[in-house]
Amino acid sequence: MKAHDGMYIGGSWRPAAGTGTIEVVNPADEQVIDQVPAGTAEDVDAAVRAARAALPGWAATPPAERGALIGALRDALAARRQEIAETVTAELGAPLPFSQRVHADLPVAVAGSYAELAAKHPFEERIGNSTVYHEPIGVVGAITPWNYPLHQIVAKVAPALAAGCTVVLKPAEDTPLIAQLFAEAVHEAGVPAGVFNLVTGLGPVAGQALAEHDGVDLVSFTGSTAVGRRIAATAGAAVKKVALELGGKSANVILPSADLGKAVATGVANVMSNSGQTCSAWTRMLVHTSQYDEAVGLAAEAAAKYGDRIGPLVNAKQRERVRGYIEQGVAEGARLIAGGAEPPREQGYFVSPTVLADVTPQMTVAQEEIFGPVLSILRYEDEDDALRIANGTVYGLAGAVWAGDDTEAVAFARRMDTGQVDINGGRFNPLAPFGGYKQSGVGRELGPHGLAEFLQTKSLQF
Ligand code: TXE
Repeated sequence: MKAHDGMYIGGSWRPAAGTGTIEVVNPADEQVIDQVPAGTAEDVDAAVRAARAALPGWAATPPAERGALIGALRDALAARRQEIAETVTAELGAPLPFSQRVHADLPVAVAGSYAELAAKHPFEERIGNSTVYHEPIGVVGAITPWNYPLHQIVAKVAPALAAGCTVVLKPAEDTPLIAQLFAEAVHEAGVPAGVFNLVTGLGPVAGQALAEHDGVDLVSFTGSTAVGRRIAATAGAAVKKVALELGGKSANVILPSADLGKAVATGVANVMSNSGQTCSAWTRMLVHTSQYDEAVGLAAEAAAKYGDRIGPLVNAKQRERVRGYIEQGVAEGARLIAGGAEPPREQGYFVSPTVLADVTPQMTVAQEEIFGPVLSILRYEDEDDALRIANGTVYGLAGAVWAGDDTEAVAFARRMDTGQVDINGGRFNPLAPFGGYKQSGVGRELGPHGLAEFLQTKSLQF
């Protein structure tokens, strides 16, 4: 698609208040492919006003009607599957089949789930002599990252609309084209003017203006812990609700009774997926000392198979950050068994699938989010040791446990300080709540729990 040179506010594309632009770069060849306007506080203010004006009408729209419009949005996205995949491939660099299967299909599934949940949600309940109403919280400021650019947008906008909220979206500056495509789909679906508004722009300018705006009732943010902390502080001072989905350092715990080959192969694939730019990636593989050498050999083989099939990282800054972590891991004593911090290629922000062995729990690569195709393999002595290591970071977003049977794996997973765990491989469930314990965030996305984030309760006693 060709980029719009304005903002989608109040149901139409309007010229931006300022003249600044943001270049969109294809990370696979470093070529500028388009540009979008860089929004200012003025654009954000116009968008918030439009969202506020649309709020009473949308909040009063029967939930089933809201659901029907979200269904139409789902259909508009589904009809553009190929265009979505090509857009994400162009601005994120993901290989096209992955963009089709994940970046295009996943948001369609999530939008579909909210088309149904809107009508089903218990917006009203009787508790003793009270009727409790679950009412929309108001205007939502949604700030999204670039790693799953359309999914992150849909995972906020669809439940917010289902709840009866109106939205102003500030998408990541690296991937604004898919956000414009999303706005087109919202328009085609017939969602009333002002219910959804888009302001493209830089984080510290447009993002910050949105997070600080008095007319925003809830800020839903996905991104780095540093920015999340700042948004939470601003919101805290204004006594405003936030939903934060931040970083992760998830553990993939392979218990001795597990099918080691399957657990290691799946674990490597999980980390390399989307070039490692996944907050829930199982970046620490924990293996019993008796199986450690075998697991390391299997992981090296699995990583080598990826070869050139892996896409680039989103930008040069992320590539340098990831290369820096690999170098630091080796400097702190980790053993490189696949990939490495090779010098940058002539074109594209690529980093090879990398595996570090002999990683110990306190090493930087075992504590900090790398956000690249880098797997650390750690050894444990017994189950308590594995649990200490698994729980021994500031994060708690996701994880995996493998064992000979599900019961054993579930028992271990119940002791993990983390929001979501895949048992013996798991299977993605778009209705299951997703979100973090500890510094991985506040609140949940997806399914009924994701919708409930956008509601506030009122009780009437009679
Ligand atoms: O994130 P930022 P970046 C992690 C990951 C990655 C690191 C840095 O570890 O390596 O963060 O990535 C907007 N006020 N995750 O620099 O800056 C910004 O415009 C308001 C994890 O890309 O947090 C974008 O829309 N908004 C993650 C969004 O915040 C601001 C996904 C995220 O960008 C802002 C991405 C400000 N002051 C990165 N500054 C996940 N949890 O999935 C920036 N933004």
